[in-house]
Amino acid sequence: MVQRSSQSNYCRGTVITRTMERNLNMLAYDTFQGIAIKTEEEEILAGLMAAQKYLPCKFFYDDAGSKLFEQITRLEEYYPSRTEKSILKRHAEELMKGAEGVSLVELGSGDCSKISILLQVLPRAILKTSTYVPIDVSMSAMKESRSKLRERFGAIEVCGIVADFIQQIHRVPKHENRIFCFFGSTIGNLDRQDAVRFIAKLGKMIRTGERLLLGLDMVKDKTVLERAYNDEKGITERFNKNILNVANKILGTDFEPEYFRHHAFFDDEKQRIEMHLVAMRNMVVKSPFFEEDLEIAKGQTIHTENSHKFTSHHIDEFAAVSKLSVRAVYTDINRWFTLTDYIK
Ligand code: AVJ
Repeated sequence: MVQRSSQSNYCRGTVITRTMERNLNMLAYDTFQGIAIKTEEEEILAGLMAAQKYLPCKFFYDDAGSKLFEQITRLEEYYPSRTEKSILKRHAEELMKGAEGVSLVELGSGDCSKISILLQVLPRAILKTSTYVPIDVSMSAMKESRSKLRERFGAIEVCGIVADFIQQIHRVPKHENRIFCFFGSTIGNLDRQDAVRFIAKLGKMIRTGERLLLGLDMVKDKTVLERAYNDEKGITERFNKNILNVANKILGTDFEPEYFRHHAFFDDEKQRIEMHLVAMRNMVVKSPFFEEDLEIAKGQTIHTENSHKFTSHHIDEFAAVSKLSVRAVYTDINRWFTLTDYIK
């Protein structure tokens, strides 16, 4: 029989979920380092109680959401994934030169298709000396990608971590000779100030000789940008609405996604795509975590994602705040996407 755990007593055979694990971390860090980590329930509650309602975009990625995102990456309109992959392919040899005994730490590893492009150019003898450390919020994506990688690159050691790397960057193992991979312009989900802070923090962790490969989606024609988040097949719309199913699971709310409309647009001033869910009628939402029912008026929105776009100014700014130097900036013919190779 599988034993159930109580807070003070973890038994063998108990599955420690992310929330439980985080609560343990929270105890440890609150006590010893004074770092506060919010629980998932608290994060969602805070977003729904705010004047402009929001849901943190990491909650897109439950099993269904991770699958929908993988579908997005294959859409004709969604150029970032395939553009970044083409850059990686073209420069894989160069990027992996001297990669013996390296630890590849990937923040937001998803389906691991990008790291595979880099691993592909490594000879077996080098793979044997290397470690791959994927960090992702999605347990299912992590499990699937681990078995895919084992099949294709059996020689490499895989050491995955299921975590929100923004809150839990301190969990990155202190291996020697690391290359931090932060692909997909995921850094664009953070506000400008938070992005700079996060890269500065990374910069402190990175030791002399270690590197950061950072993928950034660049500012470009607004119609190209808006098309990428308003695809014909409506996959992005389904991806956006799925976050309400995730809120329902975690917070026990009774959101009805079909009464919301997908809205994604580029804000020229803030240089970012914003995604919202617009209420199509007045509604009342219940949850055991609410003190009172939540009223949402027709036309009110829940802000679900920011996706900031970048310019060469940001590439330099990240170098300055992290005390890293730019070894190379790779891009595509349209200059739609960049991959910067930073080194300390
Ligand atoms: C994975 C965060 C980079 O912002 O383009 C895709 C997520 N949202 N379509 C992005 C996303 C809607 C994606 N990132």
